[in-house]
Amino acid sequence: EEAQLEARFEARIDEGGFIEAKDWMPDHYRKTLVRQISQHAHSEIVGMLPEGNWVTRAPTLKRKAILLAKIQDEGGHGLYLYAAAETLGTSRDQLLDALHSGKAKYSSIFNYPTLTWADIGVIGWLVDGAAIMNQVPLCRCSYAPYARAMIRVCREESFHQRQGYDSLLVMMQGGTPEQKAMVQDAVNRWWWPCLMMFGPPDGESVHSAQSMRWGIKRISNDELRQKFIDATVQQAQVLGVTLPDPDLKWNEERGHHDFGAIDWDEFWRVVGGEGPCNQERLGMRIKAWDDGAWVRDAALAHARKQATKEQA
Ligand code: FAQ
Repeated sequence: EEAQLEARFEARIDEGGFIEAKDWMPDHYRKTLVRQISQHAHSEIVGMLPEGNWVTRAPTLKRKAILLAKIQDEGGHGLYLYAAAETLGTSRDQLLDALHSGKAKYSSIFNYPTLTWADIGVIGWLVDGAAIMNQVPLCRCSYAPYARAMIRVCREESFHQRQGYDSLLVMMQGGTPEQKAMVQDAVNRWWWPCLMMFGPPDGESVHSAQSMRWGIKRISNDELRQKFIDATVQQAQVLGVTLPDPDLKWNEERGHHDFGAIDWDEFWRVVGGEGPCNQERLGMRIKAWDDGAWVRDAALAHARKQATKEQA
């Protein structure tokens, strides 16, 4: 019986089909998806924090409204993704518990500080740019509830990326020398951490082979990183900033840009909890959760009262 179900699952995967929440699936497939989708959800809600620091300091009303909308979108992405993870049988409380206790991961990128207003533009341009590169192939993920969530998320991320690039363009084209220097400084600090967002090199990526086999991941970590670099070089030229890598140059033979060595020791330190802002980010998440306890309690009490009334 089990072998038959597994054969049907494998056949569906092989023909590029989709798996729905109620379909039979191997335990390891389910676990892999809960891990990836919940890490993704955690990244969205932790990613709200570095930007939140700038809501009260945005330079104009227009920029403030845009930033607020972007941060709200990210909260929404977190919700779609938690809902997608819940279809696999793990409750939201369990998922959040894993985040708050430090068991679950979230993207390394959100453990870096946002020091100036230019950082907000660079997060839109480079961090959202990297996120889109990684997430567009996830719209074809074999697990359908995740794939469907990713379609909407990607549309909103495109808007986020454009707004970031636009705000940098304003500073680079009409700004003072100080503003231009501020943009270049932000690019210098964010470039390498953005390249790390795609995960370890393929040779060290423990989950890649199985996830590719199952159609969860469609394109490898290294291939996505290369596509991101190739796409970004031209955008940097138009903007008028230099990407901080002396080894970055077009390789005619490969048809791609060569680039310098990534500091993987730094990556693993940040993933392991020792980045510049890991403690601050997790601390803020736990505080927000604790501060919201009265809202959850009140909503629950209200729901119980309504249910009792209906019975009476
Ligand atoms: N940070 O074997 P692999 C956003 C971990 S975009 C931290 O290659 P996998 C939007 C990995 O979990 C950012 N940990 O793993 C936004 C594993 O550890 P584990 C979120 C990382 O899963 C923009 C170990 O290393 N996007 O939030 C990282 O096959 C602006 C071995 O790695 C997603 O999550 C990292 N960078 O591939 C919001 C996309 N990389 O789990 C606000 C969905 C790897 O065994 C503002 N996720 N690790 O303990 C994915 O596509 C994949 O999970 C990868 C990693 C590609 C991230």
